[in-house]
Amino acid sequence: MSVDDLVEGVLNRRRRDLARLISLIEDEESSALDVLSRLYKHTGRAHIVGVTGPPGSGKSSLVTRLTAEFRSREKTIGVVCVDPSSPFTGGALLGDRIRMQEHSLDDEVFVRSMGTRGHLGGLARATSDAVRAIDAFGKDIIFVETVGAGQSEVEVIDIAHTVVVTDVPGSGDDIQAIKAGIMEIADIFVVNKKDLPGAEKKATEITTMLDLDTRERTWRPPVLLTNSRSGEGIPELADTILKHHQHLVDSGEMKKRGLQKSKDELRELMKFKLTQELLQKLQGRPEYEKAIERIASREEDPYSVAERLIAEFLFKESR
Ligand SMILES: Nc1nc2c(ncn2[C@@H]2O[C@H](COP(=O)(O)OP(=O)(O)OP(=O)(O)O)[C@@H](O)[C@H]2O)c(=O)[nH]1
Ligand SMILES: [Mg+2]
Repeated sequence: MSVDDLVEGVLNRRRRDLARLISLIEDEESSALDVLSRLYKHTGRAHIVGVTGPPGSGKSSLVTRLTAEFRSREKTIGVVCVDPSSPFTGGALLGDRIRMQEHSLDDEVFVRSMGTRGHLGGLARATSDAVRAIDAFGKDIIFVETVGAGQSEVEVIDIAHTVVVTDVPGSGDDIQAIKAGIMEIADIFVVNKKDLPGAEKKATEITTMLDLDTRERTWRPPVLLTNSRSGEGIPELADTILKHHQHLVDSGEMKKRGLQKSKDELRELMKFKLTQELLQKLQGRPEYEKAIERIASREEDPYSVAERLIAEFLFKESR
């Protein structure tokens, strides 16, 4: 399929073409970049909502409920599930698929799981491109679900305008997990499984933690209680998500973040491109292999070699 056809397919909202494009992104096919570059001016419209939190806290159930809630408000929905911590693509993701199937007959909902294969450019990069493809396709709200545990999840969630952090009653370990960086990125806290004992207590704990945070801010993350089995608290959560979006727009934060993200992205892409180009030129060159040996045997240091190779092969050769 040609780049032209794929661009046209996505813009004409052909689901199969969107799925195809995301597969190309996952496989790191260079044609994906050609398509994305042509789609770029059609993006930036979707509200991207990250949902992160401990395993089993009900992220998928919440997203499924929120999808139904927003569909009833005439919003179209995209969902991307990412599981960077798990080397398996079976279990959890399969379960998510089955649960999301209640929406699969709805043409206005597009669901996609991101596997862990490939991703030289990083899972965050691939996810961001997949979300961008769905944005160009025209979905109003795009959920990105990822297990909250470490750095890579924080990177994945970085593309979200609104970050919902989920937690459940019980185990104090969750607070530990939240403290380890997740807390900082939360725009909305959700204590899910409010039907279980200790939900109110957990909400109070989070509120206390927020009270201790003295950073200056214009948005204090609300703490909401939900039951994603019964649907209790879901309309309020949907309202809060929209309210946060409005806050970003009204406060100018949206524009500011847009500029920062563009800057970061451009830098990342240039870094990637430059590295790729340089390594391509060096590949199989005896000077390159020799330099590596000389560094290993301490005849040369890596700092000077890096500088020399860059000067010789990237700048001199390309002139
Ligand atoms: N009692 C109760 N159970 C819930 C609630 N929400 C979700 N669950 C159950 O919790 C389990 C995990 O829910 P998921 O939605 O798969 O959680 P998740 O955070 O997406 O899980 P991973 O993607 O595997 O990290 C399922 O058995 C749900 O039925 C709730 O509000 N109350
Ligand atoms: Mg899940």
